[in-house]
Amino acid sequence: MNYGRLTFALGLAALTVACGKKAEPPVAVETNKAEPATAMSGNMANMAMEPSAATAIKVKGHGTVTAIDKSAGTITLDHGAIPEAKWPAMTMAFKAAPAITDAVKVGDKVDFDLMLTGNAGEVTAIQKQP
Ligand SMILES: [Cu+2]
Repeated sequence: MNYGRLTFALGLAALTVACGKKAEPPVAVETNKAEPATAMSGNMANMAMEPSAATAIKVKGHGTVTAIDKSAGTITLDHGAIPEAKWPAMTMAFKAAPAITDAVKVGDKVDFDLMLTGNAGEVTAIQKQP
């Protein structure tokens, strides 16, 4: 009969421990301005995403293929200015599906369609200039 009371006592102790843990509030109360790291990543996010970032826009570009990485799924283009993106002429890599990277080769002069989200772009169509 003592055995029953012991079990009860242990059960009560376990409950008490559990309750004690539950009662403690979460320690971390975050303040946004306190952490430099947070502020920095915020700035970087702003750089990558300007106001129009959330919306994908389709633009056309012209340039020369300077590199193709089929395993990474990218194509690097030395492209002319793209006013819609406020870009001067530059060389940069874009995401590209196999149909795109297979269609051209390094050195080709091309016209291309670009789906632009912020500063990230994907070439959605490409055509070697005649
Ligand atoms: Cu560019």
